[in-house]
Amino acid sequence: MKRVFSGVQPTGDIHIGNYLGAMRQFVKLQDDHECFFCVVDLHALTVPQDPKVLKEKTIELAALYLAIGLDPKKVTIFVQSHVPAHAELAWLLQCITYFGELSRMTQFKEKSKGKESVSVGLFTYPDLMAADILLYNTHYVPVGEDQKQHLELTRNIAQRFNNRFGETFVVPEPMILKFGARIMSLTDPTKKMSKSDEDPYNRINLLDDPSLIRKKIMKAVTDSESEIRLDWDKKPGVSNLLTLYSLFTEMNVEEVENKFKGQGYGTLKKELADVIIEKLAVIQQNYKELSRDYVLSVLKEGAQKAEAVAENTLKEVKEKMGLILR
Ligand code: AQP
Repeated sequence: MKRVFSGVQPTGDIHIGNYLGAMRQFVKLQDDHECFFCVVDLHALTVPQDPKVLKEKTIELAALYLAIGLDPKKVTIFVQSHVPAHAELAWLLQCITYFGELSRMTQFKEKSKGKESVSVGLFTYPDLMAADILLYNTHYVPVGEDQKQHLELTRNIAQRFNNRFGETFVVPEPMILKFGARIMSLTDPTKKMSKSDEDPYNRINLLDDPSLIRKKIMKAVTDSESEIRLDWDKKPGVSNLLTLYSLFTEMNVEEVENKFKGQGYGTLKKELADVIIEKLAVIQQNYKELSRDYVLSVLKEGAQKAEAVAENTLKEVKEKMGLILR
């Protein structure tokens, strides 16, 4: 069975961009792949976090993994910091990554822009991500489009390691949706929907209540025309809403365009809000039914399973790089 690895950061509130771009694919892959899904708490530390909030968000995200339909009997769900091999391999990979390569990462450039002090961790983040993936000899990595460049670097690092030290890592393939890999902000549809945007109306969170979801959709930016059609250049706001409708209903975009032909933006928004509220209600109900103890027990078992695989890879890497084993 082919292996799958992906992670989500326990920062802020998980939104429908995270869900449609990445997490929903996790559920679809769990039946015919060997899957590892991680709450990447070490990545979260690359920017300042309130320690108490980070702990809560870590458990919340693990619970959301379960609430969206991941089955811990089929997949391994764990917290990154529970498996020390991630941080260890990240160091080893940093030693074969070039400063220039990391300097070219657009996410680093965006996240460090205008900041007075930026952590070294934010700079070396892609090496930790490469370690996450390579430890599990991952074949496929389901992620949103914003992670494409990091995945490309992971592939380069894996190939470099294999060339220098002998065949070790599987070179992973990104799994990026052709449609819906970049959900845009509701308030500025030229930017991606994001947890860290200061305006909470830019996103719809998986745990938002129905009245807030409706408010956010009704306030979403559109344009001064009235035609409902997909046109990312001229009508990014409407295109984003159409995309969301299409993804949540699993209708194709032409069908959605036909459905709303001749109708106003108000109708599209109202029906989209109905659909999102209905789909998220299932996740929210599942989430409510999960006890904290159960979530913690899933994470404990997950860490044990993940560690067994990760330690094996790490041992091989250390030996190949010339470190002696205990
Ligand atoms: N807008 C998006 N559309 C589609 N996919 C998205 N992802 C994120 N935003 C969108 C995908 O969600 C997964 C988890 O993301 P993450 O938590 O690792 O961090 P991120 O990419 O940095 O997500 P955010 O929400 O945008 O956080 P901030 O604001 O902190 O930058 C990834 O697979 C990601 O591609």
